[in-house]
Amino acid sequence: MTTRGFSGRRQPPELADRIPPGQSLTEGFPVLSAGPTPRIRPKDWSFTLKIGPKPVARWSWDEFNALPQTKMTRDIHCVTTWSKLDTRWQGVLIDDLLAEAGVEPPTDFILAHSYDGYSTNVPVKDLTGGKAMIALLYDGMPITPDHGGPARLLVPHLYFWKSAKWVNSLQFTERNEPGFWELRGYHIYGDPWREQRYTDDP
Ligand SMILES: Nc1nc2c(c(=O)[nH]1)N[C@H]1C(S)=C(S)[C@@H](COP(=O)(O)O)O[C@H]1N2
Ligand SMILES: [Mo]
Repeated sequence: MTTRGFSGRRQPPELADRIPPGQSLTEGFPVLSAGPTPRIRPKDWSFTLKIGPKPVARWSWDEFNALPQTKMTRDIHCVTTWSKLDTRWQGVLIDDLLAEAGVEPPTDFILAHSYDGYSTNVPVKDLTGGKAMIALLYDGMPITPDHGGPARLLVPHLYFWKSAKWVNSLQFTERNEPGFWELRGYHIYGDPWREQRYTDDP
């Protein structure tokens, strides 16, 4: 008899099914940032889509907010072991962003970049098909600066470090280039259901 999974069994079964191995529920919304929170005024904000080094589309804050927006309610899972259920977001699906830019994915990988110098890599197939968005609202309100406002990437089915806060660019890359945490010992893909926390996890 081991105690592993014990806290999971204290949850009602229908909730336990939604909590990946090694995770526990939180009711709060912890803030996890590698550095200080950047403050970006709407007039200074822009978002760029790049293919390698080449910018192929750019939106100002007003232009970006005029793009079609979608609502998403999803469970999120941080590698520091908290999970939060039914978080509510609204923003621009990556599908809609690519369609607006008239871009067919030219490579299989994307590196997301942020105003704080952060980056994280995600396969294109994990961003398209309604799976991910550039979120502008959390719980019906503008995302607070600590949680990544004005805009953050949301890739809820991967560990939450993939959801880059203060995002300002998506860059198609030829190879699956590791980002900030992926270069510092975290898993290249980060599936919470396979517990892909660290580089050497299968
Ligand atoms: N730009 C940027 N995005 C980031 C981070 C960061 O330090 N900088 N931290 C990541 C990590 S490790 C996690 S768990 C989540 C935390 O998001 P939250 O602070 O909204 O909970 O943001 C991710 N996105
Ligand atoms: Mo994290």
